[in-house]
Amino acid sequence: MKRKRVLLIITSLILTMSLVLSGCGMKEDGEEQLKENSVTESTEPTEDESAASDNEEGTPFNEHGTLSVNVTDLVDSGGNKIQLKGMSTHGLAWFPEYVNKDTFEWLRDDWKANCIRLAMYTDENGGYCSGGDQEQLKSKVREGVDIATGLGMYVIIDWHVLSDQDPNKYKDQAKSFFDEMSESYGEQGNVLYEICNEPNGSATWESVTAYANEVIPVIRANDPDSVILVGTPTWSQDIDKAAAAPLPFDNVMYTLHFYAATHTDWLRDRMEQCISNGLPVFVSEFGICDASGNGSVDIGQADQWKELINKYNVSYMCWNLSNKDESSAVIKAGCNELSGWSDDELSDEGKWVRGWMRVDTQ
Ligand code: DCB
Repeated sequence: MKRKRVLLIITSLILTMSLVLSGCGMKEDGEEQLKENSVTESTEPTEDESAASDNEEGTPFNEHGTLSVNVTDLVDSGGNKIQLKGMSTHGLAWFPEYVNKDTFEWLRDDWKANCIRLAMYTDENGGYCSGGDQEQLKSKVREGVDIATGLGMYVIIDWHVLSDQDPNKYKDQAKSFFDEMSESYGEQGNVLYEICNEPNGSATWESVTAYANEVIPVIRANDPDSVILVGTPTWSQDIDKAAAAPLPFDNVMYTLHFYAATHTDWLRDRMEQCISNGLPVFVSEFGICDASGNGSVDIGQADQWKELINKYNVSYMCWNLSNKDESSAVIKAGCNELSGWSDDELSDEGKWVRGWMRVDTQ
């Protein structure tokens, strides 16, 4: 961890000196770089460039630095508890337009989000392992990481297992994907890896463990200390199974997903019990409608989730950043704006979650 900060400082100093010599302002250069990245999509910034933009003053990453897991808490580089909060994209193949600087910046500044989750489906139509254009999908992920990095936000790379059910189905592809990603971002402290969104159906905690025991070492070889999120069976509801047999790695958190109109007291009780028993839990996806991602929202249940999540300082990422005609989309169908949304342009879930993030700012 220390090495990363020293590296950041040295690279920033070198960059500042060369910019001063060339008579150019650092911020302008950073912005220019970002514009270039979003146009060319697949351009990967060099370490110097990403390090320089990481350090932009006052941003979440600048304030908190590299994260780690301390028993049940996510903590920042100073050892203080931190709650990541923000939006998950919808499938990157289907709603790529929301991966852009204006959107992330608006979420950071207006919604007070400090994190973005990049959801890349693996087995649905256009998924990474089911006919999607892998190079294009990877460059979308890289674009998202680079934009978040430029804005000093944390970013989660999500291998969005869903209809594949058991993550072992595409284990080899997951290993090479995470090898590539962690090789690129191993030196950056703002990147988290989510190795399987929601195991379900035939997947058991034993099969997820077998998968994690192969994928995590691949990431660790490139990135020894990043935070890694691991999904649990039954669409990331069975955290109790993980609590009974946690993985043998540091800086791992187990994901709990909820949809407030479907998952109520029993899942909250489970979360509270697992945390009390020492399990680090991360809510990497939730909605306040039903488990289909649609149907009516349940504000009463959502408020109870919010209270519990804040009580334990659990990180939370809301599903989903799109204008799809469904109640989990935070932007209303028909609104094509990519930032600057007014209340009228947000769905009920959008208004509610923005309110949550803004009130509990850190
Ligand atoms: C999860 C998935 C996520 C899914 C949402 C809402 O699935 F991680 O991918 O998102 O929760 O169901 C939905 C989108 C739709 C899209 C559909 C298929 O909102 O626009 O068409 O994915 O790609 C869950 C979560 C919980 C449960 C079931 C599912 N559950 N599920 O508790 O039964 O079957 O998708």
